[in-house]
Amino acid sequence: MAGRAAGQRGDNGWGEWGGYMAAKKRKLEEQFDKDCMNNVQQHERKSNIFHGISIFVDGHTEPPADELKKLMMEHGGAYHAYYSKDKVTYFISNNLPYAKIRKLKPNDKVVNSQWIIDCIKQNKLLSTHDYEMYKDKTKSRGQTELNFKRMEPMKLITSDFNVPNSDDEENNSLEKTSSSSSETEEIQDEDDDHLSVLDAKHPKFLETFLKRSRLHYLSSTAVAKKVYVQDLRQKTEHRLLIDKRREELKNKLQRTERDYLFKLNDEKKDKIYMHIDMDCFFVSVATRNQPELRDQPIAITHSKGNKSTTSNEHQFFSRSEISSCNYAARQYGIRNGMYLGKAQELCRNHQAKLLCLPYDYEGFHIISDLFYNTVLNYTLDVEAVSCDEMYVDLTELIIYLKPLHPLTFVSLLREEIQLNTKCPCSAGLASNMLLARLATRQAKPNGQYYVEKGYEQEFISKQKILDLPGIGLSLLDKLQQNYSHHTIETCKQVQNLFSLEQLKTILGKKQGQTIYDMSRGIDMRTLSKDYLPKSISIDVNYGIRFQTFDELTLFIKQLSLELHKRLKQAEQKGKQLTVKIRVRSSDAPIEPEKFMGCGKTDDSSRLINLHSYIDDPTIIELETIKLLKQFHFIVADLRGIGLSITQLQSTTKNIHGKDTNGTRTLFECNQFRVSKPVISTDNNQNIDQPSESSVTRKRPIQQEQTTAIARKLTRHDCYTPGQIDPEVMNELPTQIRQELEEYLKNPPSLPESNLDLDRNEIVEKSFTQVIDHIDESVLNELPPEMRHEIAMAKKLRTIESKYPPIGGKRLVPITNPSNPTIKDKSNAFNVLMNSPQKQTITKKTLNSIKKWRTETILHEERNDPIVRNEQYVNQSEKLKQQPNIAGCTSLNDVKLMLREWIETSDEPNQIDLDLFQNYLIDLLNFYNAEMVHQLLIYSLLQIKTLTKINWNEKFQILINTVQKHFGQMYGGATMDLS
Ligand code: DCP
Ligand code: CA
Ligand code: CA
Repeated sequence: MAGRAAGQRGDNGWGEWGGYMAAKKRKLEEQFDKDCMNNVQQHERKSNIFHGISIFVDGHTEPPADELKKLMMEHGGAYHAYYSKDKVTYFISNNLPYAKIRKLKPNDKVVNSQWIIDCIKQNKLLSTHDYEMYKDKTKSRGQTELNFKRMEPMKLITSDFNVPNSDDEENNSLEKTSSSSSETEEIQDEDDDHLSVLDAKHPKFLETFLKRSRLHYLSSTAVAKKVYVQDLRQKTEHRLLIDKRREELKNKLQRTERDYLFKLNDEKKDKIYMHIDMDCFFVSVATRNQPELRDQPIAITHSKGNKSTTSNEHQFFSRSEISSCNYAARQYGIRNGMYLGKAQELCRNHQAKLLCLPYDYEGFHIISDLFYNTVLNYTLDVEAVSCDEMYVDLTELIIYLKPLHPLTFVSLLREEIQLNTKCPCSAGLASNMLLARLATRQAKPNGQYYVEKGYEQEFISKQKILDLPGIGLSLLDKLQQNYSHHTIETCKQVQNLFSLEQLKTILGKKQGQTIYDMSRGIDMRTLSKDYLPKSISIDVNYGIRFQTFDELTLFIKQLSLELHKRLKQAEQKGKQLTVKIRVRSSDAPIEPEKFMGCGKTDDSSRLINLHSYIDDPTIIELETIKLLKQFHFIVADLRGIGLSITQLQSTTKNIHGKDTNGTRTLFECNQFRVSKPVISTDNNQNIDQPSESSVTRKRPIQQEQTTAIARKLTRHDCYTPGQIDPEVMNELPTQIRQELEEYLKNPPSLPESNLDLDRNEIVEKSFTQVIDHIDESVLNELPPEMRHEIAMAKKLRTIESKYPPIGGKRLVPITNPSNPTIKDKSNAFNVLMNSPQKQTITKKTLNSIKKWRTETILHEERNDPIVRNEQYVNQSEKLKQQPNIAGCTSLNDVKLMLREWIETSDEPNQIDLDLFQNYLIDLLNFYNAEMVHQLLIYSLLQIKTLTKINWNEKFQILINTVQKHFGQMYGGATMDLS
């Protein structure tokens, strides 16, 4: 299994991705291709009608399989002798045995061989519809077919980041199940609500999933914009451009009395912030070339909204979501995020018709860029919020252009934005960011509003609590519970009804303070110019239906690539990987109500400290697979999977502290700032640095804090809300944020036992960390037994930092060092000591090592007594014991493979080297240093005898890394490879 996984990294065989290992795995496939070539040469190509189609034939067919193979080749198609879900377009059979029919899944399509004959006869590709076998069986769950001709674009609607999206719920409709005769046409021409759904087994699933996910669009563009602004700040040529644009503007300004009267009080450090946001962004973009449409109510949906025009609208009430609606629609009460059916009903009540337009993602990108660039041409004092929104500190610019009233500048700027984008926007101005943002609300649509100095209190008092950023209904409910007689609605009411202490009691310290400040219009934030995400993640909880671990690993590859892409985009690398899985609860139905959704699940997560800061998809993939093998679950029950990289570091610059963020207290929302518990450690941790010390060095944890964390540990602590970091989160459209908050409030649970382990671990950690900081004088004041305890703990800590726990084992002193007889073959050191190479380890190291033995770290022993999938568990246990490379485990097999690799490559491919290196490290972690030693000696010998000089340098680097790892495990010892 792991061997396959290793092979899957190779996309292009030798040259690019996986190099040799991938090539090895693909050898079989190539044989088929060769076959195909020979056949084509023998039998002249007659047509290309089956181009892009590959078949797998099962059971008896007429004509038989061989003949079908020949026909496919003659007509441009492919034939596979082995069934692979990813490669085979059609499963051809005329007579499947009942046992196989029973196993068919909703996505499986069995086509009668007559289809091939008829296609050839008519010399065109016919729909398989009339040739499908066992349709009633495979379609019984209401699944629509995936037609190969319409692979792009596929009508998959779903959402990323754990957010349940109601768009796809219409797939449940029975109406669709029965209308199979014209599904294809319906999807394309009539109603987008008939969605062709894939599951995650499809190789294009993730790509499609993300393409269709507006939440993915929103959060990824938010990140992209933050990074863009940050990078632009480094560019001198851009600063020159700004100077030029400012000069031009200065010359063309026509000042009025208002401009001359405006003064900023420099001494008081008066600030002027602008919040600027595009009006009904998606609608404005979609209609930018047809502004005449804008007078009627318009909504952006995936659905064309035809259904509810039928007589019985309740039956067809569309639960497709409106992502954006224009102001003409809003006058009828329609809002972003509303169900289409509801919006249509509101329109009907006013005898109006809602125009539904599709998503124009390309347009969103273009217009968003134009919007940003227009502003960035004048200033870099910008904090990007999302694709259609930003904060700007105008102070310096207004001083530069003085005398000038800020509204004069803003109206010119908005004119320019309108000209460039053909879309309207609105802006709010005030002395702080909060008030500026609230002012934008006031300004909309297509307007601007300035909360002038001295009018702040009057302005904030009128504002609704729910309009404050980051404030939702649940918070309002909590306040309301304390005042059942009043309906609490405005900031003024909060000011009058609650003291700071009361707010803190009701909402907690932090949130209480936040509401207190916000309701008074207080906001001390300055622009956050450095983008410092806490985590970069990918979560998919939709369409996850795997039958085998291999299918899952293929998907992991897609996920890893996407995570890599996100890390790259965010210009980050990370040192920790968390894998989170959602597994169908034992009491949940196999198929949940929400089609392809995840239903009720039991969730768990595991974390690994990586060797170094990485963004490499191969490492992410490998480590994820390793972590997955540590979970015990039935693959078919997996309903969701998430990968998250934390402990991030910018790849473009040194992060100079978190000072800019340090001032961002107002909107910091506790529930999203969770500290991640180490749910489990991994074999590979602590190779360069022990994880504990890396935590300590970065952020020394004080005892009080740590125990508080331990106490507060809840199930959500294992969750990272997608890629959305708190800053992005707070800026997300209210509906989306509420959905996310709702989800995060009720995340599924970790088994209680895990929590206990985490707590213990954290408390234990806090103790060992705190002892490092204890003052000598304090120590002396302590009672003797406590002093002794601390002294012992310190000693243990020194030992552990020298011999970090690896592979679930830690080195501990041997109680009887005078007995050097070593019998335990599972210990690599012991093996080596008994091997002929032992003499080469220096005496000094030998002595120091002899004092230690290994002991399994107890909390890592997580043997689930309920073995739910024996096959999987056994297999995974076996694999755990036996690291493999490209499927080879025995010394001989690996040697053969090494020989072939070295023989056939003039120069080693880096990915192969990495794979080999990881494999050797795995072996070390599994206490099989003997094999590592033999393999290294063998490889060196091959390189030498085959005179592969280009191998030397790179191979030496590999050896050094392996030696380093070995040394860390065994008190600085080195393997003798001479
Ligand atoms: N969006 C979405 N789903 C939502 C809310 C918003 O997909 N529930 C998308 C579509 C919006 C875009 O995000 O056009 C920007 O969101 P805004 O909150 O800025 O809303 P609009 O720009 O649509 O309207 P407004 O004029 O109120 O800013
Ligand atoms: Ca907007
Ligand atoms: Ca917005």
